Amino acid sequence: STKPETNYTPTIKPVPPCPEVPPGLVGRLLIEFSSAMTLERVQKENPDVTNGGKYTPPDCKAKQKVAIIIPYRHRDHHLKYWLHYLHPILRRQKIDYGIFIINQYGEDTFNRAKLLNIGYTEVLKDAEYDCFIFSDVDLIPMDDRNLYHCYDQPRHFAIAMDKFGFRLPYAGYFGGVSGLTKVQFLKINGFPNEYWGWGGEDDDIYNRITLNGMKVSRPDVRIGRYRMIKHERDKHNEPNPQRFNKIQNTKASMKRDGINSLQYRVLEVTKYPLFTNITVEIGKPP
Ligand code: BGN
Repeated sequence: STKPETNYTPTIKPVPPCPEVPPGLVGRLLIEFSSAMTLERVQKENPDVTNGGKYTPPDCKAKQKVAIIIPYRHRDHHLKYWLHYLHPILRRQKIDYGIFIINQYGEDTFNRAKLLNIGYTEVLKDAEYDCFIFSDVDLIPMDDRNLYHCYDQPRHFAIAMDKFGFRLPYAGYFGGVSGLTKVQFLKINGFPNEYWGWGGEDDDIYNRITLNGMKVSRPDVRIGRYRMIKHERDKHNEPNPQRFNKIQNTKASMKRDGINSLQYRVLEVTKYPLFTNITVEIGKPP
């Protein structure tokens, strides 16, 4: 029969859960940093990203709400490429996400892990995030099958970086890009606040994870590939000479130094079209 369908009551389509394996992934990606990049271009290419750098898949309900937290100072060149590559990848991955730049104010010594703790605390004032992905601004995944959500165990994403010959530099490496759920993050008292300058804070986080009976989860080495945007060593982020000692003492220090001892001041929160910028004052080494 060809009875015409007439339905005058508006229907609300139920949104199905997002599939475990998103159907629109493309796999290996070509990543390069030679073409010019502007925020205007990235904005045009990503019209569905809403103010502050938020995105929710329109056609399915994601299991987790993911906050992507980027420790930052003076790297706008890198940020443009990061946004250019990551927004489309995250969209194909059907991630419900927000992008948060945690910008260290002033020129005192950089403190990556403290900025990450601040990111965790601040994004929870914005919305009920379930999963926190901590990413350096110069690391771009080369394969969109490396899914940016959280796992049963703390996740290490950046396992095969170009600068390390696409392998782990050592078995306990946890640097670059990592992700923890709220429960996993609180179990280790967050990250250390006392690593000023370059190095060791990621090893301390790795120690916290294993000392608390968890195991690091990783993607396949063919999928967890990354390109790092080449750069000179940053000013005011010299290698920390105390790092060798400090990573020997995680077991004792993690109880007092972490999310339970975090102190900082927020100076400014600005929502840009492609990300939220949070500028913070974090103090300086004692
Ligand atoms: C390690 C650093 C890490 C860094 C990796 C890769 C230290 C602690 C003393 C051994 N750890 O050696 O922080 O992510 O290299 O560059 O320096």
